[in-house]
Amino acid sequence: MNKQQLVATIIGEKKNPTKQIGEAFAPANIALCKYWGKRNEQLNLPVTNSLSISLGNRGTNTRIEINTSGYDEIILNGKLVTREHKFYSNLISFLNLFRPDGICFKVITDSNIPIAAGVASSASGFAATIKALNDLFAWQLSEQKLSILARLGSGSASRSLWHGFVEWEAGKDTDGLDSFAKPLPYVWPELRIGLLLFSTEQKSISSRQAMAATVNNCPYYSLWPSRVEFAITYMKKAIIERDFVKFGQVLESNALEMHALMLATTPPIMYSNADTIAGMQAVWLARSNGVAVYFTQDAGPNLKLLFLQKDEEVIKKLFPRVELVEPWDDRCI
Ligand code: 2P0
Repeated sequence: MNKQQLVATIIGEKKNPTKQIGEAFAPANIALCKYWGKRNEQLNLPVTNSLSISLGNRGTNTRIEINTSGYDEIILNGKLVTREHKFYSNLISFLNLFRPDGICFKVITDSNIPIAAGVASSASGFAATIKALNDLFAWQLSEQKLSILARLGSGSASRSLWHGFVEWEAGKDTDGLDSFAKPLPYVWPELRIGLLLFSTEQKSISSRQAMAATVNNCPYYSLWPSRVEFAITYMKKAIIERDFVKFGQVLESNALEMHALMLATTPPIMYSNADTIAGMQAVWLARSNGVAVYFTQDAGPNLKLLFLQKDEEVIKKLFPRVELVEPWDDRCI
């Protein structure tokens, strides 16, 4: 099964839209137990499950209009994106999967998170796009089906259909129809996220390339699936028990293990810079002084801090540049 066949299985025959505009918002998400490695690169099928938390009102709003001018246009954060830009080709390739003959789009997309700095902007971007298409074409698909379609844009986008804690099930089928995310029925209103953004520059190696390199050229990758399985089980237990120390330990270890695999890959991959290392050391110092704060890191140098509401003021003092995110809002289940 290829992408186009999978899309046809889900949406059926491509039909022209009955309205002119579709619009939707999707939150960014941060993986607490990471997705790192694919069993099928074409369909973005992961080796393992992953578990994330969404970033409340931080994410992407996308409006898709039928463009009568005869060409596609993409406007990102108020600026026209040129055809040479990777953002343009990535989004157009995704839209082509759903485009009926002769239809052109104008896409107006606004993101309030840094693009391609390892803060999951592609996740909310593709999730918002598929929701906006669902609106435009009136497919009326379930969120589960939208999660499968969002995954074809970017794996982590499968988790951005919901607020709160989300688990993406790796699935086993070769067609990818059983690989989708689902919201977890747990809330933890006191949980807070702090973004420590050191760089909003494009990353030197895409997560897609880095993931493939790790799978193929890291001698320890075979250990990863069982480590993630253990981390997810342990984390769910910590969430249910509201045991923040257990929760923090597992999320930090999981991130460090992922980056350790990358360091042990030939040639090595390192997303950290000097600020990242200083940030990690500051977190460990804070912990040794009794502040319960833990970090995670994705495919970029930035850190995301996890802590509880009661420590908000002390975190602001210790990390003056931190951007606080309240993951919960009334859209959480
Ligand atoms: C995650 N990351 O679970 C992991 C952890 C980065 C580090 O998913 O190739 O953009 O499009 O499926 O989803 C980033 O990779 O990769 C990512 P593709 P994606 O959030």
